Amino acid sequence: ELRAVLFDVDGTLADTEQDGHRTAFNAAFKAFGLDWNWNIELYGELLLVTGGKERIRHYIEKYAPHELNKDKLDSWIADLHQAKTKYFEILLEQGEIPLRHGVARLIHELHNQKIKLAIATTTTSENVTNLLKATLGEDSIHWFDIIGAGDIVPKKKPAPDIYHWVLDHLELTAQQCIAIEDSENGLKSAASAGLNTIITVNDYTRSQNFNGAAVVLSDLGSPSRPFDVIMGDTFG
Ligand code: XBP
Ligand code: MG
Repeated sequence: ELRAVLFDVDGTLADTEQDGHRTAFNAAFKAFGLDWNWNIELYGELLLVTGGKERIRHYIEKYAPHELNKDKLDSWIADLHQAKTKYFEILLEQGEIPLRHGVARLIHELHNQKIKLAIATTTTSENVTNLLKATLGEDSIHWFDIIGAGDIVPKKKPAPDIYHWVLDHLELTAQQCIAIEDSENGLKSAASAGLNTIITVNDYTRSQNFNGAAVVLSDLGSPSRPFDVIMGDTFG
């Protein structure tokens, strides 16, 4: 019997990347006097590295290696990333980042059916609470039993660690849960933790490899109603 649905955040709940995280990274770079600009194409490549701090480090290694000599590089990256989180929060508060089609309805349906909700994401925890607050309202944070985010586990997706962490804290087995993801890295993470996974694709992930997914949907709205998929034969 299905007990919980574990949601990814970026790309799944909302299209946060292109006009959200990317914009916030660029604003932080400017504030730090850097001439870096992550355009849409470059960002698509950088997205393969999950985690904002990890992404910045990867960019430095590949495109700005002279910065590697910087004193206290780790804490400089952490500060730069914290500035980015602030800019991302402003974008959310301005209502710039809506939930994807079908997401609000699905969350309400699951909540009404007393199916537990949880989050398993690579993004920073503040981003999750700020997104939920800005889109579903202050109370919605409490609809989620467990929010697993960011640096809570040392190895980010595609490692299964975040899903193991969430399952442990839910005190449920993978067989009692379903994951919803948008990316190949996300699918790898969820599947390695033994979870059946629904994929909802977006522009950045459409052409990725989703072998092993339970189903691949264009979004979580009609006509493919994920709630029916979740409650139906596949998982019933
Ligand atoms: C999301 C990420 C995150 C976001 C940015 O991946 O990789 O790094 O791009 O968030 P997933 P932070 O959807 O697979 O969890 O800057 O807060 O890391
Ligand atoms: Mg994602």
